[in-house]
Amino acid sequence: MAVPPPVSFPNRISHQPSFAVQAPASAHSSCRMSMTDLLNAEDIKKAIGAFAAADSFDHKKFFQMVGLKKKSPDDVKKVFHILDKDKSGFIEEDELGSILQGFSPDARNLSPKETKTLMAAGDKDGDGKIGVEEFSSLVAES
Ligand SMILES: [Ca+2]
Repeated sequence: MAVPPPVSFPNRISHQPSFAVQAPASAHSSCRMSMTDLLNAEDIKKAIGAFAAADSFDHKKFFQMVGLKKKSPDDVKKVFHILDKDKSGFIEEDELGSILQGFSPDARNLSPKETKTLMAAGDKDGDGKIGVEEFSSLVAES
């Protein structure tokens, strides 16, 4: 068997500015939840299937169909933290584009148009990303 090639990576990062990394709201998510711990797997499957066609995504109907609308505010926040894959405390545009995969790994990406529409609906303060309160409002409005 061949010896695996050495993995090279920069080991000098002294040029990087040092800054304190804040752990955004991770305090109350000590255990890592998965979407199917919060939502019914069958409901997710149906909701993903309902919007399989390109440019058919309707977040209001989707949030209703996956059962998110019926969840407690706390559970909605847990869903938000699953969708915030990089744990930045916000759902940025790239995370929004793959929001369906947050519910089901084999789901499609949203089109750029769908992503923009969803961002416009959710980003109340216009900072180009969706915070947990904005996400909660978006679900509550659906
Ligand atoms: Ca994020």
